[in-house]
Amino acid sequence: MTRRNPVLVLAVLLALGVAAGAPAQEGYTPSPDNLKARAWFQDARFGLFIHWGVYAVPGEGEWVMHQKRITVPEYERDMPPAFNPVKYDPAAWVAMAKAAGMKYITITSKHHDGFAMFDSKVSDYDIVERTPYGKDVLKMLADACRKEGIKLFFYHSHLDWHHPDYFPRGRTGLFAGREEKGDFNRYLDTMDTQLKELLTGYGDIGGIWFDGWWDKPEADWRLGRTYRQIHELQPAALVGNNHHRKPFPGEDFQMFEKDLPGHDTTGFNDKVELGALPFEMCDTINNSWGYNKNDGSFKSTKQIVQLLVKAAGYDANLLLNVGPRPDGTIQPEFVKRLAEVGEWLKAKGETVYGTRGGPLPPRPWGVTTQKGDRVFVHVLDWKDAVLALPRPAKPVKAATYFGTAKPVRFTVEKDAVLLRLDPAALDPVDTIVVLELGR
Ligand code: FHN
Repeated sequence: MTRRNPVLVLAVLLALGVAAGAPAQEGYTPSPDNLKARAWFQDARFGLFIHWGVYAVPGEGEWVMHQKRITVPEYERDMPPAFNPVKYDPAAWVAMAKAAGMKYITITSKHHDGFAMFDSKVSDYDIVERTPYGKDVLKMLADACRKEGIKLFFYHSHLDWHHPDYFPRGRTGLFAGREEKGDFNRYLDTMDTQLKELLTGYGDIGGIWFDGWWDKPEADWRLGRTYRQIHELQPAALVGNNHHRKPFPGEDFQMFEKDLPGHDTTGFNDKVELGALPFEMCDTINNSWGYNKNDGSFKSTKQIVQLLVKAAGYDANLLLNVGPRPDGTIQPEFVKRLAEVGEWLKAKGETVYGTRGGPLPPRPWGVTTQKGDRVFVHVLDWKDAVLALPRPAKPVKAATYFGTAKPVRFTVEKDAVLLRLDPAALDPVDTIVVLELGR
């Protein structure tokens, strides 16, 4: 065995650690409840993302403070006092998510603007103290979710454009007019206390969805301490972090923003490496997260269904976003599409829920999902009569069109299975062929 220079080894390990974002919660062992929650999460496959904050008032997206160079005093003066969602009906939001076939909701407890959408005791910069509405919308949503068996996750921003102690500044929020000083550890204490409030005052929480780490990748975010607190307070709560890297120790799922796992069409995911945790991709229905009155670029229902199916084929959940309006309503374009996706899932959900990514690699024609020995071949874009698949490891015993007894003619070659698709049976959204595998 060759002897290694210990200094060199340490340097390499440290370099790897920095590249992986360590230190986080080193040595973390998920509890049995956490492992159970991870399996539930993977089975669930579809969730509703909600970006809602006082930034909904101007209706120009959640980055308006940064983009329009609004200072802290101006933002405080103009946004919270105008936020009065008198039409907010959490039961209706939950009913909408349920009818869409979604199993969980992830809502912003605090976005980058630093405004808490819950009754925080450690700060008065929150919905109860600063808005005419004066009610804890997250508490109301948590109650409605519990009644309907929908799990609730909180999106919480590490990054904060408002807090005076978020210092040194990162790459964004540089026009907020704050003094050039602050105690970052004090900021992190406040954030941890807010997280404690969320984990102790809102019942069982599905998990915490962090974002904004990327604002200062070089900073010591004390992630270990933060993650440990979450796992101690609620062992089943799943921790995820949208840092666009390989998961750090202490995380329970890996997320991908606006991209399927392993892809980078957005530039966010150029440093991502795939880990071994459950996957979730998030995306928008138009092109905005927070309410944007000028964004009419809505995806079609077909695009959304195909996105959900593709995500499942990549073994990932889809967390699909809406940005509610400042009066508490969700715009009809979103509501309509979600209802239509729900109709599709009612008929075909069996090929998505409770599945894992199938045995065949995703391809431009479509993807496969799998449940035991049943493989669902989702043909999303194929015009020809014959589709050649790589031959699965187990023999194919039968092939039928999903939901029917109608057989799909197929032949098995040495290295391929050829499906002969009936043009009359092709579905423009998703032609699903069920392969029964045997021994
Ligand atoms: O900056 C945020 C953005 O506002 C939004 O919350 C998305 C959701 O994935 N994440 C960030 C960008 O990475």
